[in-house]
Amino acid sequence: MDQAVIDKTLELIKSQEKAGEGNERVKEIINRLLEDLFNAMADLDITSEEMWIACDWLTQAGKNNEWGLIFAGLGIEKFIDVKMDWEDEQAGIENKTPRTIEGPLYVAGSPESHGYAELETEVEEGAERLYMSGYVRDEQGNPVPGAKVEVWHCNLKGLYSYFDSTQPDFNLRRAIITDANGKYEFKSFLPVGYSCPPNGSTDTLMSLLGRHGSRPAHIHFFVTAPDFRKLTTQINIEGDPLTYDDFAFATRPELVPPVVRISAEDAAKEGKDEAFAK
Ligand code: MBD
Ligand code: FE
Repeated sequence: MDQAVIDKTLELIKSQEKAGEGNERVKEIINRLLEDLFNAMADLDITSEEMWIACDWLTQAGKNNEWGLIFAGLGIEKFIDVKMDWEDEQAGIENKTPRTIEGPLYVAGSPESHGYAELETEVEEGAERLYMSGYVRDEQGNPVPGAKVEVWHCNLKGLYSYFDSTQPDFNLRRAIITDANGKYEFKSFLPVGYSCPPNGSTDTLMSLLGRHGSRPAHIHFFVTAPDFRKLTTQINIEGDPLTYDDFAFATRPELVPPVVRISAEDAAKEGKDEAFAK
């Protein structure tokens, strides 16, 4: 198709923009996205019918509050991560714990505690108890005391508090401040994987792409400390069949730590609960 068609349309749109009014960054982004979109519409001969199907799907996705899921599923969030990794590589920055996506289900303001937290506000029946501990360290391997480790994960139904109104506020969401050795510890349970709402906008799109809309079991982390940049990451629960088939592309081999299973009797004998619940 003739480039003139695209140019003419873009020119019409820009002719209404008043210099010095509005927001320059928004103008730059929207005009560029429109140019790319018109090129795609031209190359792919997108019809009026297809355009209205898209409009209806976009409307429904918003009504369903699924845009965060769609950004994850289309790799839009992943793109930012890949780009940041590349920028770090260029700058010679070596990340000991790799970053991965935040996802759309974070909530700010989790209850804060020092050194140790229990993530369950409401006890999850039939869950496999999980104890996790770790250290926040700087580039030289020195401990970072006073770092804030925010942790969040879903319940055994694959649902996150706040987004699931049946759970208490901040259930499975905590902020732990590292101790003098840079250590944090928490007690929770092994979460399960997440699946997009069945027949929702994301699920429908994934099916049309010959894909699924599920994630392996995982736990999210933000690590922040004064004078350090923020780390956004996750761990995967080893052994989940979807570990390397995540619809949100978040899994990284370095983020699948070994899970050591011990019997309830041995845990009791070792005084796990007491050791953790300081
Ligand atoms: C999740 O739990 C999640 O972490 C992401 C990235 C997308 C959907 C659900
Ligand atoms: Fe998640």
